[in-house]
Amino acid sequence: MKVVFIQPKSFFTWEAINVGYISAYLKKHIDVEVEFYSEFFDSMKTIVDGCKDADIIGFSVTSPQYTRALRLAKKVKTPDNWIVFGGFHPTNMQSIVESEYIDAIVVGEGERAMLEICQGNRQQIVHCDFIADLDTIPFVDREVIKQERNMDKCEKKFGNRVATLLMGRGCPFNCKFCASRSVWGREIRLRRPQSIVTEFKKVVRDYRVDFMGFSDDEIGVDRWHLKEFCRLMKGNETPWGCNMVAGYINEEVVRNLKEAGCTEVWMGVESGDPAILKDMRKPNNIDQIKKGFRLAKGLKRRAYCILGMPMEDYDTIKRTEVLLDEIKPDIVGFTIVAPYPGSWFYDDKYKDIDWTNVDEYTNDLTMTAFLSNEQLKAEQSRLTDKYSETLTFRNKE
Ligand code: B12
Ligand code: SF4
Repeated sequence: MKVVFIQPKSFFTWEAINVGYISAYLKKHIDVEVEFYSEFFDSMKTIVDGCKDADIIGFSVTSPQYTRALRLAKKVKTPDNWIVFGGFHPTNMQSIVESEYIDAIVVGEGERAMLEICQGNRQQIVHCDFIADLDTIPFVDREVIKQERNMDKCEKKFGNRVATLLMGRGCPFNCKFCASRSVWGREIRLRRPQSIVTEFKKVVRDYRVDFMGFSDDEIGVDRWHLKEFCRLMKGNETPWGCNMVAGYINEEVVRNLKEAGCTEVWMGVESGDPAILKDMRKPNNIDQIKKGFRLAKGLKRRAYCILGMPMEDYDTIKRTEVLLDEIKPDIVGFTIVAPYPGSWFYDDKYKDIDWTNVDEYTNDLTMTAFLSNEQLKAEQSRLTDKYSETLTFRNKE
């Protein structure tokens, strides 16, 4: 049996670890040939040719990738193959399965569901229980996803070789703008620390990595797990970074991170306005953010900020600036809330829109009770000018 996975293009690329996980899981359980194409690298002709003898074609789809995914599906659909859409968009917009070019969608975690499909499940909507023990999933199949291409591109563009890794899946929090829970639920499942360390070292060796970014939503929620991981990583010389909730940072955590080779922590500051933080259900208050940034000094501290919550006005944005001027992040990014399917801001009025250009950084949809979409964009632009020295690369584009 031949399975082809496709990564449709969106704003910028990253290695498709989702496909790498599913591929590794399939190969562990069945005899299967797996191929992968990415619209970031492969031409339409290469993709269409590569799909010709495929039995199953799986598309990995976030909302901004959906229109292109459908366009590709139209090109490769035949009566003999089975087209499967998986990822955040199909999970949250299940009605897409009615399209004549989509045979089935996978809701939520993909490994078990894709295995069932390869074993003959022909339901239109496939949804399996979570895999309780993540260590039963082999390491990401980086050969199939042609990781080397991503590394080369990154090296050419930024001068360093960055790869990503996952410690676990799921986040216990419930921030309104975030869609994570729709696929992963709110219970955290974590891999064994030793297994993460082994994969870390293997990826560094295989791909000459000089920075590892953890894609986990938030690490450090389970204190024991992070402590044990850091203990096993002591003496590691490859720098790495991860998302952390500011309120979970204390002196001991920072010491452990530094000893384990961590050089960056990325924290969701979001807003300097206490009422907005509360409204977005952020698991931090202003004091915790200030303390987290103060304690994490010596690590590169990135602050994610979000503009455009419903009660945002010029004063609340001013408060965000005041906070930033006090905590002095080393890197800062300003996104505008995007009403992605799976987040609290999604509304049925967006049912038929084209998500192609709905970027986390900017979109034409969001406005607040006091600020129009144009005013929000103007504020974003003012802030990116003001903090131009420390901006994330996406804000610079
Ligand atoms: C790290 C991250 C990034 C990284 C790297 C992403 C990557 N590895 O591809 C970067 C910074 C590059 C990024 C970019 C973007 N991201 Co992002 N990202 C994340 C984050 C935090 C983790 C993603 C991850 O690696 N998860 C681990 C892998 C294993 O999970 P997965 O991709 O979801 O795959 C599983 C299932 O979804 C499913 N599945 C996925 N594909 C397929 C395909 C088939 C055939 C099947 C059967 C199943 C299946 O099975 C997989 C394994 O179980 C998530 C939030 C989250 N907690 O998931 C947001 C998230 C996925 N991102 C999001 C978005 C919107 C984007 C961008 C479009 C943002 C932008 N405007 O640029 C881009 C586009 C990404 C792209 N690939 O084109 C949204 C998606 C919302 C939505 N409704 O679509 C999320 C949920 C964040 C949010 N705003 O809530 N992202
Ligand atoms: S934004 Fe971060 S803390 Fe909030 S729910 Fe999403 S992943 Fe969890």
